[in-house]
Amino acid sequence: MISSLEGATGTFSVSNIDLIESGQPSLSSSNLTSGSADFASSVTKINDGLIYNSLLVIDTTNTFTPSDSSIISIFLDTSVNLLGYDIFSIASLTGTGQGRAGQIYNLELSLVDDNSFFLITGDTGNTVSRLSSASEQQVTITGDGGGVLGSGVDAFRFTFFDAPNESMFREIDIFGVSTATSVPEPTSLALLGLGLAGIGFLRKKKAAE
Ligand SMILES: [Ca+2]
Ligand SMILES: [Ca+2]
Repeated sequence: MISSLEGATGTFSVSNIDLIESGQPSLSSSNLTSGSADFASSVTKINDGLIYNSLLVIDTTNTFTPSDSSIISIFLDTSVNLLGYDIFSIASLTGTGQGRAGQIYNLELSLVDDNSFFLITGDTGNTVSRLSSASEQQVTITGDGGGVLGSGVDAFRFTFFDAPNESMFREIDIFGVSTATSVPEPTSLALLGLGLAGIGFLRKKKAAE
């Protein structure tokens, strides 16, 4: 499910503890793997936890402006979390002033032990496509029906498109937790308990003989 909010500069906040935040143990690497960034902007600005805020003037250069069809690949660390991550939501914040309009990109996920990527289901044919006339726009992608976007995820790929106008990203936050190792179901535990009780009964019976 994709939701979009628009507002004036400074309306939105971003996370500095999400899965792909620079310095978090869950992040392995993030790179511009195809294309380029316009205006000498940097891909590192999408996961530094900082945004331009006209009131606070945190960092006026905190932008990533991808050229058309540019690709960012982000890999999560699976050296400790061997099973990857359950992904709950992905939020991207753009600045849409100065003739820019919204954000259009394809989002793909990859699972542990599989190098291929698959498109996340969106409501516009798998492409996040939102135009904005406000100064900032935050698009949030969540799993359908309250479920996860993916389980056992270890990588993301964003392909950005600048038509009809270029986009300028301030931050991309990805939220989730490490995928849990499987635990015995309550029913199988109960059956195991019944089995042990049965063995105890047989032992008592044998002792009584
Ligand atoms: Ca962040
Ligand atoms: Ca940023």
